[in-house]
Amino acid sequence: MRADDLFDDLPRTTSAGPEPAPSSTGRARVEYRDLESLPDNVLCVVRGAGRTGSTAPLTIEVRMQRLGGPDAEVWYATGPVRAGRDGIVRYVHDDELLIGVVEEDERAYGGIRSTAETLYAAVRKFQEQCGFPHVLRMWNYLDAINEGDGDAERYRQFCVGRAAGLGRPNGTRLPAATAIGRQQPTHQMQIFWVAARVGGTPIENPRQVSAYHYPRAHGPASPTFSRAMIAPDRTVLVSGTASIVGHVSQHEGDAQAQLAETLRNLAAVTSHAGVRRDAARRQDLLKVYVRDPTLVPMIAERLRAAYPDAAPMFLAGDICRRELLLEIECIQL
Ligand code: 3EB
Repeated sequence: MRADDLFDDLPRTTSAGPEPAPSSTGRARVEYRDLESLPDNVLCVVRGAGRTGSTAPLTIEVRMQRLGGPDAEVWYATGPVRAGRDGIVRYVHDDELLIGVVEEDERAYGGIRSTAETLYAAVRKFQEQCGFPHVLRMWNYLDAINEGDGDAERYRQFCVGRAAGLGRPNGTRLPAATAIGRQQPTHQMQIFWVAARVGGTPIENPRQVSAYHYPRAHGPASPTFSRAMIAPDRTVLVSGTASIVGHVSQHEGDAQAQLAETLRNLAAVTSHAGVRRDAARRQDLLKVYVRDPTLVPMIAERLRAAYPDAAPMFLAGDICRRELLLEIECIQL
């Protein structure tokens, strides 16, 4: 079945619901920061290539080159932490959030499609019994994302396997997500996610066709993610966002115009989320994936103007459509 049919019941657009109770601690659960002198309430560290030594209960090595900005994404615990392993899933949790990761060698699972299917089935099975049933946000990192032509392209085959492994019990909300290609071979498919005891609110982008409704031209199975997720504590977790309007890539070959379009998309999805913030407290965490490292200075300069208080993190990575030169994910605190 086409993913279009499978997701027919999902709304085209959604917006923020009523204000929930303020977070228990009143502090941000996540920061992009350097790894020196971390406090002792760290839940999980997600870091780029080349950093070693970590005392976090869970450390996720993303194996993409860092091109500037803070070293790592650091999630903090709000109470006692437990870490464990269940089959191929490593995880850590406190009372509110669970972060899980699977990272497996594709060669042991018979190729990209079946690796995605097996890993997603393992994630789903784990999620059904872990006590944190609501997946808010997922990251998918794989090698050579644009290799292969047409429907054989590895990203499209990844989407086929992901859709098959994930299944979709009625009423499930799709998480926000990122899918990026590494530029050095590792043979590893790495999937990590943040899940909560309480569900969030998925948000779509009024400028874009929902990814789960993309037409057949983009592949045999639609990508299974929402454009953003409002977490229970009102943090807005924005998916990887690129220069796509409707379902069509814009400004092929023009990085500056792709950046401008991407910023319009980020503004559209965050304003559609409708989470009100005290202007003085508002903070955006930006993570930029770039195909070509020489683009970093141009992007950094433009982001300083658009987000004067942000310190963007830059990683070298390939975007899931070969004409796209950059992608930005965002967390609005
Ligand atoms: C897009 O908007 C760009 O397959 O999980 C962004 C975020 C993209 C997540 C995914 C893909 C994914 O279609 C690509």
